[in-house]
Amino acid sequence: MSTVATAPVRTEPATRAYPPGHEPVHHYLLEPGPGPDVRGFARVWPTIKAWATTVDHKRIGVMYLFTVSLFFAVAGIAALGVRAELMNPGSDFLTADQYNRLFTFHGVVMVFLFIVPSIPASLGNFALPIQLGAKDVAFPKLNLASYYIFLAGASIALYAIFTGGIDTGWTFYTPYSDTTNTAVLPMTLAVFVAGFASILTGINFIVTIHKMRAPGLTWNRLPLFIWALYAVSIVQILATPVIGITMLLLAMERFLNIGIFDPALGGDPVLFQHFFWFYSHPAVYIMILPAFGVISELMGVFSRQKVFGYRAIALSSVAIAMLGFFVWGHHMFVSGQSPLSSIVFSVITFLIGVPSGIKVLNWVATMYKGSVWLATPMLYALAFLFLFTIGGLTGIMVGAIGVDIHLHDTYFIVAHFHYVMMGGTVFAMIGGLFYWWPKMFGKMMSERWGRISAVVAFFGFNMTFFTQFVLGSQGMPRRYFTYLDQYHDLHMVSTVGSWFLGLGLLMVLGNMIWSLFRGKPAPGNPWGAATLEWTHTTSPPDHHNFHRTPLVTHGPYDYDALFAGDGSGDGTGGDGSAGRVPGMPAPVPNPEQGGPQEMHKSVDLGLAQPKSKHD
Ligand code: HEM
Ligand SMILES: [Cu+2]
Repeated sequence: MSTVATAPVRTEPATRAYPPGHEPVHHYLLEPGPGPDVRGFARVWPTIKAWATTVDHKRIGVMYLFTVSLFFAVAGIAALGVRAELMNPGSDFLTADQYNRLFTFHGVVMVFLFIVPSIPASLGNFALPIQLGAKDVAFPKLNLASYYIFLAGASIALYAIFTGGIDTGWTFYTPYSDTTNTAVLPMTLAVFVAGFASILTGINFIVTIHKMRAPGLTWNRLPLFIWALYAVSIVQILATPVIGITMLLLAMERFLNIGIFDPALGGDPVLFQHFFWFYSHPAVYIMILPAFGVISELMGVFSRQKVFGYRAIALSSVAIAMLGFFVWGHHMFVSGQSPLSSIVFSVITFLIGVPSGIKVLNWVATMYKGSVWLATPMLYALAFLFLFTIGGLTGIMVGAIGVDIHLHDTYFIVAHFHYVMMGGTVFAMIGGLFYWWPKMFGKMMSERWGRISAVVAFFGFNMTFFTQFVLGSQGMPRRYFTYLDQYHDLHMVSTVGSWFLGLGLLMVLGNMIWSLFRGKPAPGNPWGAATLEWTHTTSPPDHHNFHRTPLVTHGPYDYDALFAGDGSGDGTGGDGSAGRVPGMPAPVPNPEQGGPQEMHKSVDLGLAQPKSKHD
């Protein structure tokens, strides 16, 4: 049996295996636009039209990616403004009123327009059907509708911002939100509308996962990213209506003067907090579960090892999704709720730490004795592991009533949720982006700059937010535009850290743009992964993803089964896509098993299957 050492024999350029006319330009990006001879505006417009009316899940995923990234950038710039104000005590940059509007803008946009849709709508939309061996989601038109509903909600939010913004914080707590004369009405409407996009995506994913799995893709063989998206879809469908209705009630109260939350009208302001957190705690799992899914993929692929405790990871996602509905009261320990309910919420909060802990344990176990390849996606995954663990553990801390009474509404909470939402979800999303980018655009990103960005962002992140744990435990309250001198030093460090963090993220953006124009053509399976989007499609995939419906004969991380090839090492992944990118380290050659490049030799490509009727 020859080994991977024979790989250099391959001399053809990496693009040879593409069918003529399908070299790795972004052919699905342009199709069905006009041919290359049409130039100028005439070429741009049909392309825009083709994009705007597409029902291809890959394009919709890319559009979502573009849109949520835009909101992330805008809200990120707002955050830099918030940090600038806090660099020194006293209002040298913003007035108190401007500050309130700015941090609310940051929070609302980050939560409702970025992080809730982020991974599922972009990476999920792109990868889910391909990982399932399907040609699209179950309801492609609904998918497009969800994108436009999201855009409509976002437009209303922008309208609210341009008509003065709002100053309530992203939580819209009553009774203040009943009385402030800022743009609460349009903003609540925006959240209401954007929620439908979330629900539609959830419905689409659940039906797709149930009905459109390729033959042989049993529940036990689903990639863990799919399991995570399945769990998150359940939460999206069950929880999102609650925030919609809450926003509607708030709007009705303001508009029609019906007393619901406003004590002046006979309402109960704490009721709002119950409604709000009945959505928003499950929503934090909407934000983190997809990230868990991405990390499970990355841990397996880049440790070249079967994911340890597959079933435990899969089921703990579902457990988290369920339990997540019963802990909302931990946000309300100081709201005057009964001590008994506080105790119950506290206990259930501790319980929910268990499935999260199981995941962390399993990821670490996956790396143990694996061949860890520190490529950019894995660096981001490791950053995630470190940061999420801190975020999760501090969550347990504030889940303890006595501790939380001290820390509630301080910078400790701000640090906690940034560790989970940014350190967790955003780092996972960037890791996933580096991972799926070659598949999306057929171009590699720069590995060197990717790694540098991961280090810079990780460093900047900790500088920005670890300081806030200390500030908070010393009593620095959140949502103030100024502070006592004693907090000055740490605030200064935090602000400077935010610049490093911003720099790291800018490098990611630069890398994306560079890659589109200058990136090396991506082979079908640059990482040597074992899931269908890598083994059975080109980069980028064809319009219908697969030429024939794949037949799945192994688990998603079954590298042993996959790489036991004859070792010819021609680097082909799946249906004719080409070899590894030159300059990329080989995905851990294993002399015994040939190496990841020859997976097509042994995997059952299902070519004996009847041709799909959609071809
Ligand atoms: C082990 C899991 C977790 C536990 C035990 C936990 C616990 C808590 C507790 C008790 C609070 C309330 C603190 C207070 O307001 O006084 C809190 C706040 C918060 N958590 Fe977590 N958490 C966990 C994971 C997460 C995750 C995964 C996210 C998001 C992805 C998240 C996002 C937030 C947010 C946004 C807040 C602050 C809300 C606000 O007041 O604006 N948490 N967490
Ligand atoms: Cu919570």
